[in-house]
Amino acid sequence: MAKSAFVAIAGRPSAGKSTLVNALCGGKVSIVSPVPQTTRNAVRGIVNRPEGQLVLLDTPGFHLSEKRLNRMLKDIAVDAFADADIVLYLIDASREPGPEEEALAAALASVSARLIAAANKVDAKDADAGRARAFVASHFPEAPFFEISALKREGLESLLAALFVRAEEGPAWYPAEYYTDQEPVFRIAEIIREKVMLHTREELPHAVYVRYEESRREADGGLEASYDLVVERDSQKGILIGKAGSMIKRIREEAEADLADIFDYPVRLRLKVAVDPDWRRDEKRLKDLLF
Ligand SMILES: Nc1nc2c(ncn2[C@@H]2O[C@H](COP(=O)(O)OP(=O)(O)OP(=O)(O)O)[C@@H](O)[C@H]2O)c(=O)[nH]1
Ligand SMILES: [Mg+2]
Repeated sequence: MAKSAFVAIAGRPSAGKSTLVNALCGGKVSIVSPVPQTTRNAVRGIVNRPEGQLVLLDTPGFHLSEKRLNRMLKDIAVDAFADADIVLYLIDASREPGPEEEALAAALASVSARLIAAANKVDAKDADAGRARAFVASHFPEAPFFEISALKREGLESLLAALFVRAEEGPAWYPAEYYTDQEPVFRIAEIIREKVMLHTREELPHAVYVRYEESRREADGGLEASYDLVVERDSQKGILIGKAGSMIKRIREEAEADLADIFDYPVRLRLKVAVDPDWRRDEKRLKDLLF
């Protein structure tokens, strides 16, 4: 009988959760950038192996902040930990564990019996896997512990084997050829947002959301899809457009190139910049965007 389990990935912002989900699922499930708080939703990736199926839940980074957006992101993560069969706690070996890591460990205390831990980024110059191991051992002495590099795809097979050991017998929830369950409209918006995160600085990456407008099939089977890059203030529009439209063009071209790898039909994007004043303070808007 095959096994199956829901596995929530827990970790601070930038620990490498989305990189790991992509590496394990064998496709681009979740967007990645060096900017903390890149992931804003509980994004599902699917691992299909002869042993069975794991549904991985990528979560927003656990960040201590009283801002409304950050609080809501934290709630999404904590809900995912509570519901999962297994929690995979990812600790960044290249960073010192501080108060935020302590707060995350405290939030994970109630799921310690179903926790597996891994130190990520052991490839990094400043990595200290021993420090990460000691931190995990002090909070979760019973938890299996692995050292991995999600980026270099090292140590992943042993980690995956441990996840399947913990998984119980059960049915697959998705067809074996799926590596994610996301709708195309959302995936496209996320790929566009990734390019915004990669090419903007300071507050702007956090001040943008990507809004689907419309799409239509073209004669050659391609999809023409319109999205708005939504900022908080008029003054932010210019940066996203760039000199003579250079920034929005770059975002579009890089997103289209990624989308060519994901979909088996061409996706042509029409991007505009729009303003939704102070959207990050709008409870209703946040509820629509964060799930
Ligand atoms: N050196 C190294 N860098 C890594 C590794 N895994 C991820 N990174 C880098 O760390 C940064 C953050 O990676 P993400 O996968 O977006 O991290 P995340 O935990 O999903 O971040 P949030 O969504 O913001 O919570 C990116 O620049 C990655 O390339 C790793 O194993 N080694
Ligand atoms: Mg992420």
